[in-house]
Amino acid sequence: MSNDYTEMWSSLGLNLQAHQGLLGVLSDAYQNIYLSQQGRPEGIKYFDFVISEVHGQRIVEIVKKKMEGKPIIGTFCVYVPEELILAVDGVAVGLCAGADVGTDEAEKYLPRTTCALIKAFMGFKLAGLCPYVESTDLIVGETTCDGKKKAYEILNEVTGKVYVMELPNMKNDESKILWKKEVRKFARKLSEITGIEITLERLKEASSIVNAKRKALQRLSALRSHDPAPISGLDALLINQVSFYDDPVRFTSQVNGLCDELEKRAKAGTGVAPKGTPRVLISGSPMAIPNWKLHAVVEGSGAVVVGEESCVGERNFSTLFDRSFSSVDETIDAIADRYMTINCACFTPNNERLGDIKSMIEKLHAHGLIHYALQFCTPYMVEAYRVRQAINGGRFPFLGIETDYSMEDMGQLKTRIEAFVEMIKEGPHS
Ligand code: BJ8
Repeated sequence: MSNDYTEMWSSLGLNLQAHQGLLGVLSDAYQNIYLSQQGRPEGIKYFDFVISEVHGQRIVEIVKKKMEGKPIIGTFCVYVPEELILAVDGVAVGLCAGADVGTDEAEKYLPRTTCALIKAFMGFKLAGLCPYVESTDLIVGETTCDGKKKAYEILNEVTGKVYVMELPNMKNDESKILWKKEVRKFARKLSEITGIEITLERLKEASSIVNAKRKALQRLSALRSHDPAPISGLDALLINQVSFYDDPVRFTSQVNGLCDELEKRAKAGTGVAPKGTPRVLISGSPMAIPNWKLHAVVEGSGAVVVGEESCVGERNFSTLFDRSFSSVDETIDAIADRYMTINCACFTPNNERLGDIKSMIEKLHAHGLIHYALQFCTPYMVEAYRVRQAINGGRFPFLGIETDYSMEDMGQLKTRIEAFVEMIKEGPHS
């Protein structure tokens, strides 16, 4: 960190000693996993900086916005419409949920057999380690998986700031009506806490900011189709993780600048790994920052990750919202429709996700698919079977991984992934 932020962290109520320890671990991990990579593009330096200041500079900005009366809205899911938050001059932040912290505290409230992501968001809050959650005015939950929706009840007891959106589990006409009502209700809630009326003009401006961000991420995703890959999967994952924290306008301009550089690299045939390196698509549970475990193992095993069919990845940006409407209600309904195009395993049936995976395999020229499920994440663990069947009747190289945030299974993971990469190398593409 470039400055001493102790006073700010203390005023946010963080556990200073434990927080210092966490930053130390994070910085070491970043050094080992990220800064040791070879052939990174110049434009990635901005993202290195963002990470180095993830609990520093960015929190200063957020606290300043809060003092100006702008609402800070914490989220855990890509179904929460960012357009509406920006339309009331709010700041949307994805809350800390990607590391094994505060587990003992979390397990006082949650069963041990809860997915790591849920334990982490409870752990970060209970152990006083997340300046984002402490800065929020509202934490928006959603009725997606059972673990999350039950944990939100407890998180609300602890913080008193949780608002839950009811997300249906099916995508039929009745469910879509319910979801539209929920999105309108959320818009009213935001207006209520800010005193700002959501107008057509505000919605247009907010949508164009979010849309530009999604377009930049789409551009980055498309560039990963080149062989050699112009950027590592680790770096692309990082950018997707940062998209949930950073100022959206600045972020978009930085991603576009990086993409200009990557286009030049692609033209010149410059990559992070030699042409012909095995290309892996990862699909499944989201990888919240700083969960870099699987990418690090895959890329350390001689493959390159070319895409993430994940909420920290393609599911977050694959659909744009770029149509204009003549009334606020119509626009909000269309925003609700846009979010219904996200294909999360919490839905049944969820056949569209299978189509998304097949099309990503094709577009990104992937040679193998690793299905990633956090342990105890039933929706993705169960859906892995259908994913495997869908891709070429089970003949496309597939590896199913169930893991958590701990390092205990690293040896076993490495062995399985190295064998998988070897199998790809011997496959028809080589
Ligand atoms: S739209 S994937 S961000 S719910 S918490 S489902 S890991 S058991 S996060 Fe998600 Fe929204 Fe769906 Fe995406 Fe599993 Fe854990 Fe549940 Fe999780």
